[in-house]
Amino acid sequence: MDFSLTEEHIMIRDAARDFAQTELLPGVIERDNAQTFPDELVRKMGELGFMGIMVDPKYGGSGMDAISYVLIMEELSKIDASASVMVSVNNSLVCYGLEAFGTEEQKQKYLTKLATGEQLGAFCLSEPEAGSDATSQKTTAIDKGDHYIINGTKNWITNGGRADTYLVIAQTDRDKGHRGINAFILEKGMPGFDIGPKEDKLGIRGSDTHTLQFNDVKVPKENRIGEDGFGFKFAMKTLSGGRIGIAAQALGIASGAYELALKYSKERKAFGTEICNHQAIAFKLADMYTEIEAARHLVMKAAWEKDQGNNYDMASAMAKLYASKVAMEQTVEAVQIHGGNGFVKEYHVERLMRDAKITQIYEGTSEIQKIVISRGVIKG
Ligand code: COS
Repeated sequence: MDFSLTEEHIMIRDAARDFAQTELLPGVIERDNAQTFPDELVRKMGELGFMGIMVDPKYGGSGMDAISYVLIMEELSKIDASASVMVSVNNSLVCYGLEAFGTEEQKQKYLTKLATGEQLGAFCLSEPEAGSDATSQKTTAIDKGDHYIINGTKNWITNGGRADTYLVIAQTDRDKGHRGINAFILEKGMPGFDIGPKEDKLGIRGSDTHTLQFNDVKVPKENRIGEDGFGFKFAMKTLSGGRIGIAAQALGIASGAYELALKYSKERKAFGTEICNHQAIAFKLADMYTEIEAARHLVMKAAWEKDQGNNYDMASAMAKLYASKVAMEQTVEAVQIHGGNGFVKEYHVERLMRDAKITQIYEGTSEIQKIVISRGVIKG
């Protein structure tokens, strides 16, 4: 068993770390306050190859492995989880979905622009009454021969306002249950496709989250992904990889908070010594480090399974379940170690604590991950 990273992995990790420190750190507090994220930074992430990390270079991607993806996600998330969620959605939901299941024409038309960061993608599954219960899609896609007519509402869509390409899951034949669901490629600006106001969120405030509405949107048949009725499985398979990305995001949020807490504890003095010399703080650091290392092993294992071509449904669910719990718990500890300073924005840990919460919710709540894991365990 080899736990070491290759030279290439170390180079990629360092490039992401450098970008996060020099480009993402300045202005991260202001972006969180203003709920913005400049196009310029998205463009730079595209230039570095972060928007199509695992995509084949023949479609404009970087041709890297899932381990590289996880390393990049961790480094970006240590500083700015709003940036990393854009990267995660674009890579593992949109680019992966198109590359694995799209036609050659769809790849040429959409993937080539998404993988370079020239365009941004969004993945639209959740609805007001179908987030976890993903088979209960109320959005309809009625087959009209050479096209579909889409009607419905999607909620909490990352990149919702700024994306160019949207993968939309909708119900074509309700009687067929999950086998009546399809996935479609929609473009911004299609008549009847409306973007609602931006959500005002607890965390990842720089990311762009919207409700989308479809009113008789006409989508050509060639924009359906896969065979008729493949949409639910498309969503499940795609989300399985997405969960590795969110697990890596959670790992980054936790390790970012830990690094800040460790540094602070070596500088801040109380009772005549640096607070890391008090066992109350030292033991917190020990617990944080151990928990984060455990999460890292699960996240890396899930990425490794994907790189080996093995089934990674359970591995990604376990990685996300555990890493998001660690992110939530350890960011709270990081705030505690910072004391009063932890409660003010300048010290960054309060933002990381707010950002951590979403990792237990999106791309399948922790409760959904337990369904996936328990079913896998029982099935054997
Ligand atoms: N890969 C391929 N196929 C899968 C799959 C996977 N990972 N998971 C399920 N399927 C298939 C099943 O095999 C089944 O197909 P068959 O009937 O042909 O065998 C079909 O999909 C339906 O699966 P199942 O019966 O397990 O569906 P459930 O309604 O019980 O739902 C969960 C399963 C809860 C796991 C699913 O709805 C889910 O993941 N929900 C959360 C979705 C989510 O992440 N939402 C967040 C929105 S994105 S931010």
